[in-house]
Amino acid sequence: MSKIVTIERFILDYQPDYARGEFTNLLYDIALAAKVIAHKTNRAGLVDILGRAGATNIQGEQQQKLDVFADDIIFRVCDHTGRLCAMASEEREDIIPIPEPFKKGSYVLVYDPLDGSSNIDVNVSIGTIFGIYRCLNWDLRGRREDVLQPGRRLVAAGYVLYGSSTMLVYTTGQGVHGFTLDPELGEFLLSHENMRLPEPPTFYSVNHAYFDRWSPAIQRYLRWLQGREGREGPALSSRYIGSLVADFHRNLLRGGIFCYPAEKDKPNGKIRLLYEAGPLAFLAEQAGGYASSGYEPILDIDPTDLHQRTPLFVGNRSLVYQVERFLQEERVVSN
Ligand code: AHM
Ligand code: MG
Repeated sequence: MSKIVTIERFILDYQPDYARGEFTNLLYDIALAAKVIAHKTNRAGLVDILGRAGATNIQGEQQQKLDVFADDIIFRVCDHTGRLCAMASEEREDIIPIPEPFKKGSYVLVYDPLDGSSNIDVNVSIGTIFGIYRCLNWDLRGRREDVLQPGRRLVAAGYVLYGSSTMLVYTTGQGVHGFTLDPELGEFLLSHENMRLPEPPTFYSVNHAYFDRWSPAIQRYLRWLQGREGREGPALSSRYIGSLVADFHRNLLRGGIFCYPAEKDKPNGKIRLLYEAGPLAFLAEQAGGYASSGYEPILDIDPTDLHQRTPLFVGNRSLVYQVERFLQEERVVSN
């Protein structure tokens, strides 16, 4: 019979050597926030019946939009625990300081509270993405510098997928592990231990509507993925949800690549480095894959702006290397 392991038990048993209770409890806080958000998203279809987001409820209070709600929940679960020195959210312009009178801790949390906003109102999977850094300087902790760190310094990263079931997937640098929420028990139970990107890959995910906005190298790469460019192309099938977490998760289970390339008028694409690309890049590497901007590893990019964007190619290593090759060739030719 397979063993039943809660996320709490697993986090405790596999905590990294440097982790004292602070880090372990921080992961557990995120699991708690995920449960609250999952509960709310599961009821999202009832807003038309029970009150629309942005409308006023029976008590005369404004109904919150789901992404604002998720942002607020993560903040309220994490602000007073003494484990964090700062937070940064895709929903907020500046870093989020730890409010007085709470104590500051030694970790930094970056998060995209509810990614895939265009899918929220149409009952399609959405997700939360998070990354954890250590603060740089204990005496001065809580500054922008603590947040603006390259992905290579992440000590943990993960996502929560609100789909046909709710899953929390995370890494602390010791592999990628997935937990499924049992809604009746209210517990995340270990369901996917040591996830690895399978070979050969099956899917590629990209928004084809933007084909004309891509450089010739990216257009060529897409044809290569489809098996129409040279004999070695993998001839993958295509799937695109438009929710990064859901697209990434499917590709993690089936093998594949997610692409959000640069466009003629958007040289950095759309995906945010700190809240989206960085954490997923850490997970991908831990699952045997790789993430690149097309020119360098996502994890090596030094962020200079909290809301900086980057082109993103993430998935099986061989597929990501190939896009780097095509872009490199294009660069050589144009120089
Ligand atoms: P969001 O942060 O506003 O939700 O946007 C991010 C989302 C990703 O989840 C998804 O991969 C991408 O935007 C889809 O963008 P597009 O509709 O341009 O394909
Ligand atoms: Mg987002």
